[in-house]
Parts: sequence; C-alpha cells; structure tokens
Amino acid sequence: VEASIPEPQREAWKRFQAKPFETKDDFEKEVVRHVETTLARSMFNCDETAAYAAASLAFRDRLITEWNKTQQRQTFADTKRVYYLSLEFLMGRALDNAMLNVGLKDVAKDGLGDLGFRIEDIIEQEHDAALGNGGLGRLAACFLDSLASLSYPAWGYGLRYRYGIFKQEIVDGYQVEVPDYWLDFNPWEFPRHDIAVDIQFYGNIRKYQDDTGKTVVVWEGGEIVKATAYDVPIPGFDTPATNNLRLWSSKAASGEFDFQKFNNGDYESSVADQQRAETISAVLYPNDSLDRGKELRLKQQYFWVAASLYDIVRRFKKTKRAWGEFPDQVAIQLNDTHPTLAVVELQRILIDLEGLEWDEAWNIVTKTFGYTNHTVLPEALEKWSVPLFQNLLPRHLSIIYDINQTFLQSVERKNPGDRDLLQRVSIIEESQPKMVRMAYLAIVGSHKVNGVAELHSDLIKTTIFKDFVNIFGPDKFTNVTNGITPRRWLHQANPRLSALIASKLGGLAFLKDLTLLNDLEKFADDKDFKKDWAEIKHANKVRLAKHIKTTTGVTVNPSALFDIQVKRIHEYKRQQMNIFGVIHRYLTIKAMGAEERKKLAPRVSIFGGKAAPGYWMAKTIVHLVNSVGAVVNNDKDVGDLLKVIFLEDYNVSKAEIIVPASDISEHISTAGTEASGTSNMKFVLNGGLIIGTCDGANIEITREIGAENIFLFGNLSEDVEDLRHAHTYGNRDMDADLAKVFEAIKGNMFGDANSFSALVGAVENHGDYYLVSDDFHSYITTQDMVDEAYRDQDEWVSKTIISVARMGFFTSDRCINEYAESIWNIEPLVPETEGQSGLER
Ligand code: AZC
Repeated sequence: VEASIPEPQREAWKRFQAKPFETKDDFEKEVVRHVETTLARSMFNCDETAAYAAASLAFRDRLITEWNKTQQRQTFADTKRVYYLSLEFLMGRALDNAMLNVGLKDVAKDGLGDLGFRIEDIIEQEHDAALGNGGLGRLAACFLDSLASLSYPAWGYGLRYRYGIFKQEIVDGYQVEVPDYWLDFNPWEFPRHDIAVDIQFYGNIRKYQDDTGKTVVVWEGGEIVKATAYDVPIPGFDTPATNNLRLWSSKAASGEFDFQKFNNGDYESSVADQQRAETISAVLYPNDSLDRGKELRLKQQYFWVAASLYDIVRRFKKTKRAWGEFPDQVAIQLNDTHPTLAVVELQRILIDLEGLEWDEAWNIVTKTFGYTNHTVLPEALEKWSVPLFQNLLPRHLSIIYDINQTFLQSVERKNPGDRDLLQRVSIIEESQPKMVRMAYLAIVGSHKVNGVAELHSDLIKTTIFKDFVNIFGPDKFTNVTNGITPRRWLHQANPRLSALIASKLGGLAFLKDLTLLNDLEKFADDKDFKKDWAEIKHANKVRLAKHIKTTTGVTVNPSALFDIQVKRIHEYKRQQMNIFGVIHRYLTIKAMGAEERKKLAPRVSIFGGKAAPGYWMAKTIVHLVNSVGAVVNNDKDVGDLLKVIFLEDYNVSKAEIIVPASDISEHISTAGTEASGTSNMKFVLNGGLIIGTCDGANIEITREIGAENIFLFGNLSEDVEDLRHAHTYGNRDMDADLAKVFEAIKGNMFGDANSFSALVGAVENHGDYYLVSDDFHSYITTQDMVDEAYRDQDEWVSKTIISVARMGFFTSDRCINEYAESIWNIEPLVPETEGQSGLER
C-alpha cells in the first residue's frame, strides 16, 4: 500500500498507462523499437533471431499489461484461487501460442512481412521451454492454458531449471544426451528480484516450554538458500485473462559469496558455496515414472514447496482473514507426490510459526490440498529414506511422525487389533532403512485424491490405495479423465484443419466449447468436405516427410500409411512390441513374390521419444529401432513398402509437426499400466485413427467415438495377473511369428545380436512381465486390419471425420471445470471484455 501512487497523481499516471498494440502499424512500431533499443541493433543488423526476440518482446509487453490487470482484478474480487504445484511444466514454444490466444497472429504475420520476415521462420527461432519429461509435464501445461482461457484465478508454481530435459541425439544408432541450456535468451520470463524467500535446510530442532507452559519447537542452524521468483505470463484464449506461472530459482543466501572466506583468501570455496546453492534448480531429473531417491531431488522438492507456500501464505495474510478461512481462499493441487512436502510445510507454518493448535491446523491443511496420482507403477511411487529426511529436514520428519501417529490411532480405533492393516497403511515403511511413503502422506493430507482416467481411477481404488478407500470411504477418491488444449493441439498445430472446421461450424467457437465439433458429423459423407479434409492430411504428411528427409536423410512416400509411436521410451509402453511387429512385416515382405507385394499397402513406421539416461533397456529399444531402420531402409527389395524412421529429440514443437501427419498412431501399453495417455487424444483430434490396447483413456475414447473407429487389441487388465502367473509357473509356447522375429534378431540380421539379447531374453526367459508374447498375435492381426481398412480411403476419411466430431469430451477445459467444481470449489472471474475477439457462436 505504501508504494502506491497518491490519489491526486493517478490521473497523470492513467494518461500514460501502457496500451497494448492492436494494429499492424503499432505492432511494427513495437518490433522496430525493441530491435533498436532493447536489443541495440539496427535495420542493417537484424537477423531472424533478432526479429524473433523483438516480436516476442512486443507480445510480452502486451501480455504483461493484461497480466497486471488480471492480478488486480483478482485482488479486488478477493475470491478463492487455485495453486497448481508441479515439478514439471512442458510448455513448448510461447510466441505462436501467444499470438493465437491473443487473436493477433494475422496482424503479426502481415507486420513481420512488411519488415521482410516470414512468420513461420520467426516462430522456428524459439527454443522449446522443456521443463518436463512427458505426459505429466505436458498435462500441467495444458491445464495452465485452460485455467487462463476459462478465466479461473489460478497460479502455477514450479522450478526454473537451468537445464530442461536433455536434447537427444542419435549417433550410430545409439541415444546420446546433450545438455539443454535454454536460458541464454528467454523473453518470456520476468525476473522478480524483489520476491525472494530464504529456505532452510539441515540444522536441528529444539523444544522448550514458553511462559504459558506451551511447548514451542524451533528449527535452528543448518544452511540457507535463497529462492527468487521468475514469472511467466500465461495468456488465455479469447479472453484478456492472463495468469501467472511462477518458477523459483536458487541462489546462495549471503550475497555473491562468503566474504569471510574470501578475505581469508579462500576464494575457491566461497564460490563453491554459491555454486552449491545454484545446483538446486540447475537440472530437471530426466526420469519419467521412476523414483531414484536422490538427496538433491528431495532438496529441489522442499526448496520449491517452501518458497511457493511462503508466497501463498503471504498473499493470504494480506487479506487479514482468520486462519480458519484459509481453505475458502486457497486450493492447492499436488501434481503427483512430488510436492507432498507442502502438506507438512503448511502444518509446520501453522503450528510452529503461527501458533495454532495441532487439530485446528491439520483441519485447515486437509481442506486445502488435493492430490492427483498419475501412475500405479511401483517403481514410480516416491519413497524417501528416513535417515536422509532426518538430516535434511529434521522438523518435517518429526511432523510426519506426528501426522502418522494421529492417523494410525484413528485407524486403530476403527479396526481394533488389526496390526497388519496398521503396517500396510503406515506412512513410515518399517524397512531397513525406514522409508517415508509419499503417496500415503499425500492421501492422508488431502481431501480428494484423483486418478486421470476411469480405468486408472478404479485401479488405484482396488489395488495400491485399497486400504485407504476402506479407511476414508469411497467419496474421497474420484476420477478426472485427462484432456488436452485444442488451442495448441488443433488450432496451432493444424491451422488448416482448424480453418476448415471453422468454415463449416460458422467460426472458431469450438475452440472454447469443443463439444460443438459434434456438428461436423453431418459432413462425414460430404464429398467436397472429405476431399478438403484428405488434402489437408496429405499436406501435413508432406510436411513431416520433408522433416524426415532433412533430419534423417531418408525419403518416405507421403502417400504411404504413416504409423506413428511417439512418447517416452518405456517397457510398459511397449515400443519393443512395435519394432518386433515391424520386423515381422519385413520378414513377411521378404518372403513374398513380386505379385503379392503389389497388393501390399506401403507403410512408414515412425518412432520417437527419449529414454531416461540410466534406463538401459529403453536405450536398447532405441538402438534396435535404429538398427532395423538401417537394414530395412536400404533394402532395395522392399522399396517404398516399408520404411522405419526414428525421429531424434521428440519434444513439444516436434509433436506439433508429427501429430497432424499421422494415419494411425500406437497406444499399446500393457493393459492397466498407462494411467491415461494424452497423445492418443491429440492424434484422434487431428484426424488420425489409433491402434491401442484397452488401457487408460483409450477406453473412454472408444466409448466416445465408437468401437468401429478404433483398432483395439490385446489382453484386458483384469487378466494380466493370471497371465504373469502363468509365465512364471506354466509351460508356454512362444508365438510362432514372434519366434521367427527372435530368430532373425539372433541371426544378426540387424547387427550384433548380443546388443539386443536383453530385449529378446526379457520375453523368452525372464517372465515377459509386459506380456509382449501374449499380445503379439492379436497385435499383428489387428495391424493387418489396419492395412485392409486403409485401402478403402473413402471409408477411412469418413471414420476420421466422425472421430474428430466426437472428441469434444477430451478438451482440458472440461477437465479443469471438473476439478474446479468437485475438488477446488472455485469460480471463474470473468473480465468484462471476455469473448470479444469475434469467434462467432
Ligand atoms: C503420466 C502417465 O504415465 C500418463 O499415462 C498420463 O497421461 C500422464 O501422466 C498425465 O496424467 N505419468 C507421468 O508422466 N509420470 C509419473 C511419475 O507418473
């Protein structure tokens, strides 16, 4: 309040307030100004990088003006806000998205044209913001887009990694990781040097009684690291509402370096302290669905959670409300267990710093938090060793023990004498060493727990969290099926398809209400429409074919069937089954006569995705795909009939080229292992069909679009356990086709068989945990059905149109509205000028 401009001077201020550009001329003026002043360049020295920078800064200025207004509106309205805590935000590029969401891409295109640039080239200059691994991080990014587009008062909180997910290079068929240093120029962030929080680690706890006899606990000593905020504006689509993503960066607390040490001549170690502090936010852990239990990771988690909560609590305290009202003002969503320490930190703030009683504080805490689970894979469920915790966060460990004790006492009261149950649900696992089970802590500390697709939400209730359903009752557990933002994944990635749809539906309103796509179904047999539709798909395939040519040197035929599997490489996602299927196809082609070959549908099998650097099996899969490609693509006998491509460095901006170009995409995880999947939704929304297992959101996609429009195969999740049991204890015959594939690999057809023996061995000798042998036959016969269906192009195109028309459910807007209503209890705060960009309803 002290910093505000005095009332009499505000008129002058308002006259000169920043006004966002609206016209082409004003945009050009801004670009030239930024080139000549901000960037200190000139018209004789303005390359595409400079033009990108200046155009971005022009849009950033526009966003930040609306950002300010949005924050003011929220402060005045004083309504409840939601805070989305996620260690990953896989944002991709910002410029194209900002231009489209603000509705000024055409203006920018013409303006850049006047200045001598093509907008496509300018967009290409941007480095992806790749602060995430895969689905979980991209979901967070889609959610931010929906929260802003629906004008919800919402903040994202994350870490500002200096190195995002590594860049993948393929060298001699092997994955090589290269660091992704992305911050040398980032026009989208605002450093907030005024917003800094001291974060404590290590040290000791001391208890004493105050004058009133109350026990006071203090956490003393240890080390302090400073968190500073960097804000990234998140524009909504067709609304001026612009939300904030706040990312924390770590620095040494005591200024540049320790002057004591410096004066003593110990220059090196004073710099080392500085570097140690900066290490906390230096790098994103590159594991997808795998917990490694590294101390630095726990440090990251506490650093980020403590800074975010300090910020949230500070904002709440400004309203001067009673603590009891905290859950009416604040909802916090835990994106997986990574931010679970927030539960403990809020309890600590309330009891140690604010002096509340335990029960009162705990009641506030549990009303505030919601927890989203994204996986049932045991190797992904976080556990931290008690000794590590004790050392790094002694006060938090003691609070966790208290939380656990209170919880177990209540369980014991309702289930007297059931010691087994107590052991099973205890937040502390009685192992050697003892471990803190973060998922259990998250459940106990939240009022709602949700899975991300129906099957997954059912599975968590009946398997990993079963006891907790009995303890808390079924209402605490719920489902919110994932969604994707149609702004990025249709309008931005596939502008021609978006425009064609708009031409039939009378405008772009479907981007704000995706169920409007339903009206497309009328055109599923319209000859002209189908022709335009097919032509756009072909153009998208031509674009991808060009990308393949420039990046791999391989020529592919854009009229072939494009079969795509792009996602993180993981055994449970079964890229190995896909490549075994490709080998089977290759062997089949080789065994055919010339006449038979003529009848075959040409296919391009496209793979892409990163393997975690320490995940050897996944890296072996990458190697096999590349080795098969090297043989097949150079086999004159095969020609166009089969090409095998591995696309290097799959990321968000590459997905925007790949997804619109698919005919069929693969979502073939072992049933019950893929919590939802979200690229399945992206591919269908872009007019591609899918081949998939009855897993994750595939099941709901089938329900929406109709079983006749999807190629489902494989065993069901309820049978997985029995099949695994049979592998271990039964005699089984290897599928004959799969056996031939293994023979080919073992016969060194794709290079030294030893390189791939672990992959083959996992199926043949080590229990085939992911049921590749059980599903292989049904997989390849279903692939034959895909070929068959693709031959009837007319019917195929109709299927894709009908499927798109029925995808309305999978917008992340629907998803966010469900969270808002059933978990967060928040309302949108709609600006007066929302919806004025003329989308036409
Ligand atoms: C992923 C799930 O594997 C994927 O199925 C889901 O679509 C996505 O989350 C979004 O909910 N999980 C992860 O990326 N990571 C972890 C730790 O589960």
